[in-house]
Amino acid sequence: MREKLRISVLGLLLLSLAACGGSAKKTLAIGAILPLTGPAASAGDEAYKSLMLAVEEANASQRLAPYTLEVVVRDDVSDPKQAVSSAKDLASNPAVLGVIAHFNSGCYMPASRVYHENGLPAITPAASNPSITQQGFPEIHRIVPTDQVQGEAVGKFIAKRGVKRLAIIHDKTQYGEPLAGMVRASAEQSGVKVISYDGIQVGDKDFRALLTSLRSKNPEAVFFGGLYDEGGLIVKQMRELGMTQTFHGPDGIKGKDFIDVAGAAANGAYVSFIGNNADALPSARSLLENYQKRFNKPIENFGPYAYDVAGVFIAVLENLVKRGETPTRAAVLAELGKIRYEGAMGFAEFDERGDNKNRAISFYRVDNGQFVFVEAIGESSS
Ligand code: ABU
Repeated sequence: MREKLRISVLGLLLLSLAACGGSAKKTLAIGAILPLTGPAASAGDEAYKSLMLAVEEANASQRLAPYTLEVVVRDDVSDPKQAVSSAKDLASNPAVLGVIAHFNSGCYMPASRVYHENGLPAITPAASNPSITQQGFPEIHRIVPTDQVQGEAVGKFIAKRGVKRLAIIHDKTQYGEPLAGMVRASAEQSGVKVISYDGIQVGDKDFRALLTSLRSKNPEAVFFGGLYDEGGLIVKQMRELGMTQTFHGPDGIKGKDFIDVAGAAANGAYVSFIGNNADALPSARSLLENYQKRFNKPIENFGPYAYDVAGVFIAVLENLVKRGETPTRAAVLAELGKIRYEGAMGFAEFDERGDNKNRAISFYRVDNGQFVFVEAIGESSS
């Protein structure tokens, strides 16, 4: 927390100097709108710290000389209204040339229109609802695979494990519900019978009534489409009710928050992640080591993708600066359409919708409170 504050204060100080004209140095700015407080604060904080590492490295190497890169940061609190208001705030700042935008699909979806209307290029390091990039907004990009890719992979993975009767629960959000629907379609196509399909409310704490009803239907596995807290409580309460079925969850529960809430009940859970297994990638090694050294904790989920999104923007700006072009939002957008970036998590190259052509899905199993890699499906590198 102290480290987060130190970075934030430094960022604000730099911005104040720039805004007041108190610095003679030439600066370029990108924005970052992430959940720094609220239910996804751990993931947002990791993403923010990681992207700041990329910016610090770029400034130290003077890749953008004569410019220094600055980050204008806002907290969307995982709240769509706050996301839109932060998006409008950054869009109205002409110095901001691109935005590292949102963890939650429910935030990126409404904010995407703001970026589109203001010609402001945006890339999410995490939000995975496929519809976001299907709106035809050229400004909107995503570095992680969509939940179409994840849902298909999870359905097949569950079938491959021999599950014949699956119960599905989702959190009724723009993330959990469509993802659950894609898992259902894929599982059914693979011969799994989906015996129930239920929605819960984000913020609820007691799922025993639903789980008791599911228990009587005798599923062999339960998939939950949603985030850390509800996922952790559901698997914990399943075990308290004597339910021994395997619990499956998506990228939205891959983090220490899930383990902290579930406790020992997390063990044995299968969890997917939209992207590569960072621990196995030589290209991610220095980031993982630097992050651990700097913040005294390991990277858990979307930090490497936030680092790579910052890296994409830095590479784009570097190309423009080296060609002697004025870095504008339009120039950044045009360059994003052409770039193939080799990052910590493999390559990034955007298709006509703004989705990354690199579409790996990784699977983990929780053993002794740790996410242990099981297998990966799909493209993982160039
Ligand atoms: N996919 C990561 C987090 C959740 C979301 O997309 O809303």
